[in-house]
Amino acid sequence: MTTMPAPIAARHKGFNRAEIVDQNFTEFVGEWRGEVRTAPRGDAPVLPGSALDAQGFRELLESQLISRHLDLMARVLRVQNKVFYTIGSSGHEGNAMVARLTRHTDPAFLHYRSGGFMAERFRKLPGMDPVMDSALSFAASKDDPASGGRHKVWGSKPLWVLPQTSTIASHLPKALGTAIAIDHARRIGHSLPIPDDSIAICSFGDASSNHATAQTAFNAAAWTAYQKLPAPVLFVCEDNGIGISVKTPTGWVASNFQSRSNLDYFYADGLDLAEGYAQVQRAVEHCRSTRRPTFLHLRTTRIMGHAGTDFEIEWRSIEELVAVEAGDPLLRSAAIALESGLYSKDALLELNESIRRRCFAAAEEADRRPKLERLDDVMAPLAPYTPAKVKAEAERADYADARLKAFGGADKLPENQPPRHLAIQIGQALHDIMAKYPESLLFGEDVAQKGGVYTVTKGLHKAFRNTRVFNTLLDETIILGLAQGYANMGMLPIPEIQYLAYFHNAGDQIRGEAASLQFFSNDQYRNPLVMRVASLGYQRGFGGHFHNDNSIAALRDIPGLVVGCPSRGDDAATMLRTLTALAKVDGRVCAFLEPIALYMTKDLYEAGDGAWQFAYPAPGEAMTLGEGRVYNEKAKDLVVFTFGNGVPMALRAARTIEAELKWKVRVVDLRWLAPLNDAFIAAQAKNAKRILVLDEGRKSAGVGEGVITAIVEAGLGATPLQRVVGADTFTPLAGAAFLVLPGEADVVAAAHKLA
Ligand SMILES: Cc1ncc(C[n+]2csc(CCOP(=O)(O)OP(=O)(O)O)c2C)c(N)n1
Ligand SMILES: [Mg+2]
Repeated sequence: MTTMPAPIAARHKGFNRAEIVDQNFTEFVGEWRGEVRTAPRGDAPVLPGSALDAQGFRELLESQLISRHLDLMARVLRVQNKVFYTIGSSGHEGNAMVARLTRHTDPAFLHYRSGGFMAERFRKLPGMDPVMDSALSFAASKDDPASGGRHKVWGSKPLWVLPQTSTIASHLPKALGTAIAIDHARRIGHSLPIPDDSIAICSFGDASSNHATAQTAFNAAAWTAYQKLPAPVLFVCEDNGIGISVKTPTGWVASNFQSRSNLDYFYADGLDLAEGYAQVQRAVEHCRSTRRPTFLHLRTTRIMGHAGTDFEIEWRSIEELVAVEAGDPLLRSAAIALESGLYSKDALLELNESIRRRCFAAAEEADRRPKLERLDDVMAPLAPYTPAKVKAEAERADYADARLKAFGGADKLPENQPPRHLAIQIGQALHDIMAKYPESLLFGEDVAQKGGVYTVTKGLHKAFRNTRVFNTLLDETIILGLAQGYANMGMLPIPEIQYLAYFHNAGDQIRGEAASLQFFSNDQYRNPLVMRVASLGYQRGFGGHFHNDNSIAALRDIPGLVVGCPSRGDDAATMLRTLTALAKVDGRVCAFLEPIALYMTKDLYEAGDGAWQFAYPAPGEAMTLGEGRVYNEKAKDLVVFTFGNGVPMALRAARTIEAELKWKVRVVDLRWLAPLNDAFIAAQAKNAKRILVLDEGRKSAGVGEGVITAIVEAGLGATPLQRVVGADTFTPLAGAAFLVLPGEADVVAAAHKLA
């Protein structure tokens, strides 16, 4: 490792470390005193014994310099408000080697210090310009090809770089999911959008490697490999020894990962191209040929602080800073360039200056390009919806043979059976969907042979085999990471979360990741999925908060997420068709909340009346997004807005209210909880004499608040209104649960208050 000669470093004690780092390079080159050699041929080793050839070195050096000058440019232009992001890649430029040694069709989920990687990957397709593309992203211009100005992010559709959020480690589960999906595709006869022997690349920092979300991905990767199942993911830990200001204990990354079974460890020196290239190559080749999860520990350093706002000089000693800067990998690259004879001092300095000019020119040009200036433009990619196409897809019924096979004959088709309850009809609807979409996969905890805790998925494993219906390991984060991975590879994932309370365990995989992909990629990437969640309260005999969680607030405020909640089996079937169509047509991320307490409900008014069982809707029928179901549509004396368990409860209460108050009662099942259909709510509220909002969720942040807001905003706030809602508490065990959840008697009492 070449370090700066002390006299030069000692001269640099100023405040602006970016300027000093820049100057270090020119001075290092200018003061180079090594012997001048004859340059090696393009295909000869750049230095004796190196696996990197001279031409490869030239290109990598240029990628490194592009990355560095983008950083330097950002620091200068940030203060002029021409650039809006200064987290840089300086010290990490060696990650360009990973890009060089992989293909542009290997999906990449990148750390924010991936400037070198990106510049190098841009070489893989003709006619692309990493400098201009990056400048547009730095400038938050609408023309930014990665995110359309929504985030400074490494991303590219043609280069298979899926844009990442700023949440560290959150991309590891979906990178693993993508890797697993690559090899899984073959087993279900699905053709991939990339070559069959692709690998998924996933980079992150040393501090991030400790994160729970990272650890669960390593664990799940090893769990997969342990069973001899392929998981060709290349985890690249870019170890710069620090996370913002917290040092990683020396040797920790190696100690933590060197000897994990089924996570194959490789080390590479990312500070030295001549040395590191063969090491990176070994890791990449291992991953591709063995299809095993591979951990590449890439040595890097962090130059110029965490971000432009991190004035390291305020919290680190100058001696330490100077020492870090002396280990700048660009100084090592300069030494290789000069030592090998590939560049003269002047030629290297001119290369450096020409790339500097290119970066500034691109940034000035990017500053003149349009910004996002209208809310509509900002939100356009968030939640696309093409109603006619979705309807056509949801109603498409051209899979008669496949469904005959799935159900086991014409006499077994569910529409030819007597009316059934929710659990059965969800199962039937899932058979239909899996028959309709050969690329669909259903997975989660216990969903396969057992058919889930409530046997809702019973029979699917037998009908569609282990390749399409399978148990995962017990980890919601991985379940949702797998879903995103399968979606990235063009499959239709239907993950199950066993209980709503456990969604919160992994909520960021939907909130921060899946639901944000269309937004941050300007709708270039989509990860359509339909997440089923056993939900809500009122279970008798199996209780406690965690199996009766009644709060869906955390789902409702996820931008772009569609949330549907049926109260009866036929609605479940038509809703599932629409959700899968929304996923297929518009790439939407969907949540399907299954009210557990209604799974087995067969009766409505009296035991044995069978009135909560319905005929199965044959394929061809679907439900429109946002459309509710209205019972007793003409009634005006009282209109009850509700959903889920509230629907049969309101229908029962309505009988009592009609008897006691002589009112005609209308019950409105919202069915769609996000987005709430404000226009539909207003239309139903319009001619109501009185309104009752029955929300089994909690008082604060529940659906009821949204319903009432829609009513008030429609100018109908003068209508007498009562809300019956759950208490702001966790749900207790046994009978006490019914104290906190709204009940039939509460609905009747609220009606009396309105009288
Ligand atoms: C989940 C999460 N927690 C905290 C942060 C804030 N944060 C951003 S970067 C960072 C340090 C990351 O260090 P490391 O993984 O070593 O990457 P490096 O920046 O050193 O390359 C932290 C704490 C975040 N982005 N995400
Ligand atoms: Mg770090």
